[in-house]
Amino acid sequence: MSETITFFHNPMSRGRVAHWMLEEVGVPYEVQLLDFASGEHKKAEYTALNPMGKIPAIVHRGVVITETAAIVAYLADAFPAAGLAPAIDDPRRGSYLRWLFFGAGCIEPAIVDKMLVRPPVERRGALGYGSYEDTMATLEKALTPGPFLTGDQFTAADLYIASMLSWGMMTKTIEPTPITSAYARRAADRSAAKRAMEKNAALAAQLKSGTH
Ligand SMILES: N[C@@H](CCC(=O)N[C@@H](CS)C(=O)NCC(=O)O)C(=O)O
Repeated sequence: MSETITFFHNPMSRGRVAHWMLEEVGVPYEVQLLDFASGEHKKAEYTALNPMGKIPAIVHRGVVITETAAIVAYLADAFPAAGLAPAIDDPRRGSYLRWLFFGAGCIEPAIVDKMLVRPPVERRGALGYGSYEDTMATLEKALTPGPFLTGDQFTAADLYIASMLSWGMMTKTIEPTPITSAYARRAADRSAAKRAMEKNAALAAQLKSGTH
């Protein structure tokens, strides 16, 4: 079983979130680039690992982990020295899990639905995130006074949610507010985030030149 993490990635994907997290925990990982254009992510070799044919995925100690939020949570727990998740017996653990799941279960679909301009849903009560407006207002409340979701400690939940916000702002799906833009900036200012951005740009160039 390999201690080195294999990271299945495409630089223009949610893999960027996992990449940032890998840089945060600072353990060895090796990148396997998958080209969307030639459909490498839908080929048997990869769908044997992730039948969804979606990126990202990691393999660590012989176990496959897919779903960006799960990857982020897994890495935070597997490498506690990075200090990105309150320990199980830490009272902040509950808030941490709450916001991590809120990120994956509410913020992510609220932003994607808004970006894709999905038709209004009659039965809002059956929709997990209710409405985009309620979701973002709840997030703003959680970030007040901040600076992070569980207080002073930056956690994997912040990494995940700040990534979603930055992506939403970059695609102009989200109208930034003073709270959300300051939060996204605070997170993006971390050295691991900057390292991941730089490495990602190099990987994008590699993919473009067909040398992966
Ligand atoms: N639920 C997955 C979604 C992953 C996902 O949708 N990845 C996109 C890129 S951001 C993808 O692989 N798209 C390629 C495709 O579906 O063909 C997660 O959170 O990781």
